[in-house]
Amino acid sequence: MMDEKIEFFKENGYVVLEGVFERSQAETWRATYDDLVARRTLPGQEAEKWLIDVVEGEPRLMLPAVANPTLIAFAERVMGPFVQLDNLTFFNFEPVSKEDDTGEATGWHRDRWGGLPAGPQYIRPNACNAITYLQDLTDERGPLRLVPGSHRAAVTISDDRRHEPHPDERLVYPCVGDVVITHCNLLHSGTRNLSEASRHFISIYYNLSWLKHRDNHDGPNVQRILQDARRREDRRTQRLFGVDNQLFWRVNSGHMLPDEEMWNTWIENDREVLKEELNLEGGPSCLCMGNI
Ligand SMILES: O=C(O)CCC(=O)C(=O)O
Repeated sequence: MMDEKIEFFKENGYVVLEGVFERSQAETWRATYDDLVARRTLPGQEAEKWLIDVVEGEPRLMLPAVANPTLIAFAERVMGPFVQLDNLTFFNFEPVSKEDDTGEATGWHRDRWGGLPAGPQYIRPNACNAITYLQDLTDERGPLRLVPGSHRAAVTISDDRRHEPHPDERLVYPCVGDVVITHCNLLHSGTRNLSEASRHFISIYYNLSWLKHRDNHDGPNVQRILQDARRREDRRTQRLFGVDNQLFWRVNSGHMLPDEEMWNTWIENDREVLKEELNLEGGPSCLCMGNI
């Protein structure tokens, strides 16, 4: 099953993983959003609605999102065991009215660390976006728009058309708990929210562990997570927060075997040295190190 998902991702540049998170978990996240915004806004200042550094600010709440074993196992299959948290973004796309001249698409783009593809060959992503919506997406609430295959094709859109539907687009309607994983070179856009309700989304953005990361992993909470991961010899969690003690020999391994073959061996090595699983108390799938 997961092999099919990987093949679909390589071919199309995205995949939907169904039911990764419990609905109750998504509801807990949704219910805390306004409070998180309020707590980060100083008196007299405009509310900061794009929440970043949320794992540091709310480790119990957000560690189950970024360290979800299914997501990391998937990311390792397509990026190799080099998966780091670039950042987690939490945002609510407020409803707009049809009369607003904003255009149907919220803005076509490729993601951070991506680039315009040079040719049709699939290449390993520098980063993957794992997006989960905290309400089921509908036409009213605004589906995710994607141009399948645009991670392998130099499809471009001029600035004046970035808010228009694209002739080759596919609309995706994930349910609460589903996660859409996109290749950083995939062209995609949100859709304006014409419903009367909110459209919360969480983007868990993973990049290669030799790149810089946008979230700050130096704060006391993430450092505590790292300390615990070191004690348990949990390389995967250490890597997630910027510490990859296997990096230099793995990226200089001689490259005599197909990448994925090497990656599988290293993933297995990481599993062998692990002394104790990461405890994501209260989170989904928390008691096992996912493997797909
Ligand atoms: O609003 C959406 O559905 C898309 C979000 C998006 O484009 C992104 O996370 O890069």
